[in-house]
Amino acid sequence: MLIFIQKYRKIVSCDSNFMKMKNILKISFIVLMCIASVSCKKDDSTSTSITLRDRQVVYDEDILEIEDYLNSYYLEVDGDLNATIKEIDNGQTSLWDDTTYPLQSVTVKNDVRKTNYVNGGSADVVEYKMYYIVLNEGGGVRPTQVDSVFTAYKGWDLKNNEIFDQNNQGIWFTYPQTGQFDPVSISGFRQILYQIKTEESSSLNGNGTITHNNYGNIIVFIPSGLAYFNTSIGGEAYNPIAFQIKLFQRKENDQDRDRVKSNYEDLNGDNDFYNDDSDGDNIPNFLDADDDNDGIITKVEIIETNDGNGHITYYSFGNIPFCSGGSVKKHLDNSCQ
Ligand SMILES: [Ca+2]
Ligand SMILES: [Ca+2]
Ligand SMILES: [Ca+2]
Ligand SMILES: [Ca+2]
Repeated sequence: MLIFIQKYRKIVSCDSNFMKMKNILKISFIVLMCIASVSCKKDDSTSTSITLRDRQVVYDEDILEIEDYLNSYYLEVDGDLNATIKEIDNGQTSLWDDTTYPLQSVTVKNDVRKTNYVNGGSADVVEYKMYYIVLNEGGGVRPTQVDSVFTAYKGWDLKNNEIFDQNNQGIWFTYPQTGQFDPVSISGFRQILYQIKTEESSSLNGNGTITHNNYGNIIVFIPSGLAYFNTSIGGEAYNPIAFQIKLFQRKENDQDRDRVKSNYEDLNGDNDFYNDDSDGDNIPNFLDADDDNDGIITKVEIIETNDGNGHITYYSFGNIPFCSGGSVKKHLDNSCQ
C-alpha cells in the first residue's frame, strides 16, 4: 500500500488539472492506509520519514496553528468572490476579526469509513473543529452527505500559504465510495458543504463554457486529521490546510437502487446515514435494497401501480403507505409487504 502512496506523490507533482484533481480524489484510500497499521511501513524503507502519530495530539497542534493563521492573515476577495489570503503587514483586519465575512466554526467527526457497513467507522475519536467563512450562501439547495456534488476549488497549505491544488471548471464527487474509482473528497472538504447551497441557476455560453449564478462559496480551514494527515499532499505531513470551495450543483443518489432517494433514508434526520438500519442487518438503509429484510425488495414494496404491461409507477417517499395498524412505512415494516 505504501508503494501506492509513493507513486501517488509523484503523480501529484504533475501540473495538469487532472493530476491536481487526483490530490483530493484518492484521499479516502490514503486515510484508510493511515488508519490501517504502522506495519504497512515495515517493508518499505521510503516510508520511514513519516511516523504515524496520535490523531488527538496532531489535532491539538493543528488547531493552534490554524488559530494563529487566522490571527495573522487577512482576506481579499475580487468581484467574483475569488479569495486571496495574505499575511498582515500593515494593520489589515485579520480573518479572526473580519466582520464583513465573519469567521464561523463547526465541530465534526472524521467520517472516513473502513467499510460501508453500519459499524464500519474509523477508530478516529477526535472531535475536530473546522473554522469556515461563507463568502456566499448560494441560492439553490443544501446538499446531504450522500449526494454527489459538483465543485470547483482551490487548496493551500497554512505553513507556506501556497496553493497545492486547484480546479476552476468543477468536478463531481460522490460519497460514500461504492465503486473503486469513484472520486471521493477528503472528509473536511465534504463535511463543510452542508453549510452552503448549490447554484441558483446556470447557463451554457456560446463558447461551451458554463456560467454559474449565485452558488455557494466557502473557505474552510481543515485540521490534517480531516485532510491528508501523514501524507505529504498539501505541503508536509500533519499540516492543516485550507480550501475555497464553490458548490455549483448536487445530484441526488439512490445508492441501493431501491427507488427511495438516499437523502430520504436518514430516518432520524441527524445527517448520519449509517445509523439508520431498520432491519438491523448491519447494512444502512441507504445501501440496503430490502430495508425491512422481509425478503421483498423495497423497490417492489413501493410500487403504486402496475398495469402488467411493464408500466409501473412508484410512490414518492412521502406517499409510501404504512402497514395496517403500523407506525412506519411498509417498506420499513417486515409485518407486511
Ligand atoms: Ca435508496
Ligand atoms: Ca441518521
Ligand atoms: Ca439494513
Ligand atoms: Ca422489504
